[in-house]
Amino acid sequence: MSEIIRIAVQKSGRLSEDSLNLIRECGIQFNNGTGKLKSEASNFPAEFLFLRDDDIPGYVADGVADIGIIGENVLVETNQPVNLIHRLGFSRCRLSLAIPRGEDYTHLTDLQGKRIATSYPRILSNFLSKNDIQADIHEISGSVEIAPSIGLTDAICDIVSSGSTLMSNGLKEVEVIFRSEAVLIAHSQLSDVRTQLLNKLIFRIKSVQTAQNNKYILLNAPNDAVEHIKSILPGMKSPTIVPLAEEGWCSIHSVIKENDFWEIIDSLREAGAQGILVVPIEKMIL
Ligand code: PRT
Ligand code: ZN
Repeated sequence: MSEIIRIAVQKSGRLSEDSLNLIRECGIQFNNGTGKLKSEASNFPAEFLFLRDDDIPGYVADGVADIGIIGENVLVETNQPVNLIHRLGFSRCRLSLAIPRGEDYTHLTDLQGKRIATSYPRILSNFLSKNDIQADIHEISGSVEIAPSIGLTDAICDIVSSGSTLMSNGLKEVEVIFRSEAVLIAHSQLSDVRTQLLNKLIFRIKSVQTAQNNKYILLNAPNDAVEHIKSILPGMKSPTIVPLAEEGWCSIHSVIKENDFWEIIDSLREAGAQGILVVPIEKMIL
């Protein structure tokens, strides 16, 4: 049998859906029916392993899986010898220190000698020692946010996304100690064939990510406005300009960053652009 690449993804949780969507957008088809622990891709030499996220760095380090998708927080906390290959931009969150809302807080030194509950003892203790704070770290595996209200600790260090969990537990965020997003990790010594497969996958991921950040824009303009509009559009190369059936008018096509679009929309309209269409791009190869 020819070599395949084994890809570890979270079985079910906050990373699963976006991880699987990204893989599908890369054109890789597979079946992940409920309860499945393994699945082979039908059109790419890959096999998927569906695992708990905390176990993924260890499996990749041991070579049971070749690559995996996990939160950077888990990568740093587990401290396994794997390579961070590419940032994936989803499941963004932060690891923060929080204290009861009614407590005063002015500086990190306020945590000197305090008890802090967390599921991230490594990241927390590195942060505290870098900042010369001695605190008593209580490692707990879940429901960290209730630790102060039951009298276990004075503060917590936990993942925050919207902040609503902190708020509903009477806590306030006082320091962000780490920012995280989903990342692609790999075993440190992949065979040549698997390295080639990984490179193929990275190429596809980058094409999908670039496409997501860009939009295709089409607009109509009178011929005498074309030069001005061209100067406003920050295109990939130079815009495509096609004459319209109506005399004196043309259609201008270009690719712009989604964020730039909102910045330039008013100037485009003032310059005479009409019938502006902005459409998603599926893949983009630069
Ligand atoms: O079962 P398994 O072990 O695989 O999953 P898990 O329960 O350990 O992890 P899961 O699925 O909850 O999270 C997977 C990864 O998603 C994390 O390691 C982070 O990288 C990322 N992520 C992004 C988050 C959040 N956002 C998040 N909000 N992980 C956890 N949370 C939790 C947080 O622990 C807290 O309880 O959500 C709560 C806070 O959310 P807000 O929106 O109320 O602030
Ligand atoms: Zn987990």
